[in-house]
Amino acid sequence: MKSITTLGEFIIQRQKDFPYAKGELSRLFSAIRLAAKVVNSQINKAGLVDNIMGSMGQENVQGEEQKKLDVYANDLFIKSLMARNEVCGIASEEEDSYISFSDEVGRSGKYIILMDPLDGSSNIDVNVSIGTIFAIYRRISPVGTEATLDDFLQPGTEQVAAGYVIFGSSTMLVYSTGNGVNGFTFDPTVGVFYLSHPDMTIPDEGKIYSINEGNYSYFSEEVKAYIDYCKQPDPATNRPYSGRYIGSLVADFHRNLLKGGIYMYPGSSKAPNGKLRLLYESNPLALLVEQAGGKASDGHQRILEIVPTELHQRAPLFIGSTSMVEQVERLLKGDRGQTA
Ligand code: AHM
Ligand code: MG
Repeated sequence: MKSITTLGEFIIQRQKDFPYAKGELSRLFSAIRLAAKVVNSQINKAGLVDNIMGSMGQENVQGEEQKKLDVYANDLFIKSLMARNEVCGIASEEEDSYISFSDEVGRSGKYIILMDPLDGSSNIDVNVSIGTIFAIYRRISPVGTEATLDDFLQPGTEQVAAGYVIFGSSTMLVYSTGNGVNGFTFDPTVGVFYLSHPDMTIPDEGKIYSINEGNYSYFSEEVKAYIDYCKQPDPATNRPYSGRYIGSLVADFHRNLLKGGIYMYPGSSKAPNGKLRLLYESNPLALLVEQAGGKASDGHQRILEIVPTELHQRAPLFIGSTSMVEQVERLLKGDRGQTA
């Protein structure tokens, strides 16, 4: 009989990868797992519970309307993480500034978390997949003091762990601590995540390109050239690729991770740095894709090496199968020879 591993068992088995961490990371993951289960149960009720649906009339720091479930997920993840006493600070897409814990227990936490508690939440009302994205770093400020902005402005290369939860046709938690990528599927009947996708790898070549092509006129000539390349027939390179765009980053990323493909949110004349936030959207997914054998770039530079200067900083994102990301990088350098 095939052996079955739960997320809880897996976390304990992998604790030995972090001899310095003495179970701290495991406790953090337990908090994320618990919050994911509770958020999952609320999302599944979204179509039923009228007072969970709709907006609260508030806007977040990016000037976007927040949905009630964003607020709910944000509060729940923060409370759940605080209760484990391992984090000294949290930054979230839904919070204008970072939160640092001033009490003695909070100040003694060694980790900080950056997260997007519910990405793609405009999709909730139409029953489309959404996700939670998180990144975990060791603090750089001294333990025992309050977390500072510098703790949050570390390049993605410093992540000790990152992952996402996808609330889709099934709910999955996918994460990496820098030793490969593993995916766990939630069984709602027993409330347990099971290891369903061990050692995930992304195919080097894919057949899918994902971009909001409605913005075509606003893209640079080089980005347009890559989109045209994706559509140009060439059986040797699987072209034309299939265009697939859910408009929910975690869902688009997850599909391309499994099947091979490229997700793009380039800069444009309307938004020079695109839309996605470096610290809690692009960096965690960049760690995962690299651990799975893929690549993440802003078009010119490795996403993980960008040194952030702001909490809610945006950056263009090209992420997915290595050969596809390398091709778009070549075109962005103006190398049109590859389009022939
Ligand atoms: P959000 O953080 O406000 O939910 O925005 C991020 C989302 C991503 O999930 C998705 O890939 C992208 O925005 C879609 O943007 P657009 O509608 O401009 O294509
Ligand atoms: Mg988001």
